[in-house]
Amino acid sequence: HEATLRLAIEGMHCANCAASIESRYRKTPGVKDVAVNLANNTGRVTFDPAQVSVDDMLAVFDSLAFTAEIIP
Ligand code: 9UX
Repeated sequence: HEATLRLAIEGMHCANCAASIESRYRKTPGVKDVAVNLANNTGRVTFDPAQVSVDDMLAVFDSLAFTAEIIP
């Protein structure tokens, strides 16, 4: 079972910004796939909702200098 979330991300300025977000997601148990697009300021995260919640997916940004909202 998996779910995909699309994110609108604010605050990215270079490729390392995008890479740091991807890295944080890859370290999060339950995350299956992540892609952050610097040019579009978007991200896509695929995760197992039995292991992590949508709130957990947003909490990844709590300790980063970026903000994110879910794209409905
Ligand atoms: Mo690039 Mo992002 O040097 O906060 S890592 S601007």
